[in-house]
Amino acid sequence: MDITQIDLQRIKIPLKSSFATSFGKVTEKDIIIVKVISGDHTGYAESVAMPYPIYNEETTGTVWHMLETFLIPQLLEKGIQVPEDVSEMFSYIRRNNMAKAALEMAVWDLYSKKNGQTLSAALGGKRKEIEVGVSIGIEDSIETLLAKVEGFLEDGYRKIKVKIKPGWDIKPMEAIRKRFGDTIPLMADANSAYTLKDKELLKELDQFNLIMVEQPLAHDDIIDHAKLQVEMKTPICLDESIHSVEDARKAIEIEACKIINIKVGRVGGLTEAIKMHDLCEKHNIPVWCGGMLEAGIGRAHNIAIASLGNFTIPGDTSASSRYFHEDIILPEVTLSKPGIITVPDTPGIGFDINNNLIKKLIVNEASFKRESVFR
Ligand code: OSB
Ligand code: MG
Repeated sequence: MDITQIDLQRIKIPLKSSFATSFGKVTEKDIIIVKVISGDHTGYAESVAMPYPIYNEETTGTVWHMLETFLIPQLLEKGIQVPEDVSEMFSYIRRNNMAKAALEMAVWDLYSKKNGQTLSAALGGKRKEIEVGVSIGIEDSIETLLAKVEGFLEDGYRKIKVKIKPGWDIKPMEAIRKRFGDTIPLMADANSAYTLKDKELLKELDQFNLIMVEQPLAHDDIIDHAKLQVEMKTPICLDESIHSVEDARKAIEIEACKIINIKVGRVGGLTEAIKMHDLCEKHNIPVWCGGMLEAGIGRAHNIAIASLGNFTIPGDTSASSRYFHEDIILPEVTLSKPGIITVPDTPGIGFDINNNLIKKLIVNEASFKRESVFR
């Protein structure tokens, strides 16, 4: 693909309001934008790691380190023919999936732009529109939570996901069902806040007719999830525990879940995400696209992967305005109809880059050229 230059821009972009989960709170997103350049074309991606190692072991800082020390020099030196070569090239490096994904996703954008096709089409996407939902953090009070749910239902979001943790689980679900009825599409995400000792409490969630409960148990577990699933009516969805298509195979084999959340960053890139999508489809496991509070470039990638056939459950990719006053892409991601995002029909990710905004947000940047590697 003749990649001659790769640039990194680290930006900090404030969130409209802080986002709290069972593992902590974030008030701004710390992002590395990766630009992969070949001839007249530039592919873009953004790193989805959190600023602290609280969701997984990676941070924005470790992603920067991996990119500049190992991933970028090797890619520039060895070169690649197709995007799939990137995940193959880095398969010997343990984990650091979000760092690998940031580079691989930029290569996919570049590849599809060079071929004049949309990223969605390059990935094998079929859908022209995707159904989307919204994720709501742990709020200060039930009233604040209900007000947020009401607003998002008015926007037409097709799935309302509410973060839970011990002491904030049954009450918020009860309050939402009481106010908005039994039919609104509702789910809970525990981000690993419980253990099997909480089994009786978790089984109480069954009364709320949830679409699923996401990652109730440890971030590195599938065994206990399988034990919990046989006792719970509510489908379990795994997020944190699944890093690869092999992890997904094992979880499906032991019936640790009935649904899988695919986050491209968590699984190391779009190539692995497609494999996981295909495996799940074969086993009748529906998937949906999770979110990591991405800015626009990450949102654009999520829209593309969510256009694949087995993404049958609305994902977490909300409009840019859900989190940001102004986004780093033009136009911003908006709902084209209530709860629907239209898949762009121009090459690559299908959005322009808002360089004026990025310039104001930059905290660090670096440029790597092929010549300097060979010299
Ligand atoms: O578990 O899905 C999660 C955000 C940060 C880390 C983990 C998670 C989340 C979200 C937000 O739920 C989803 C989004 O709106 O991007
Ligand atoms: Mg989750």
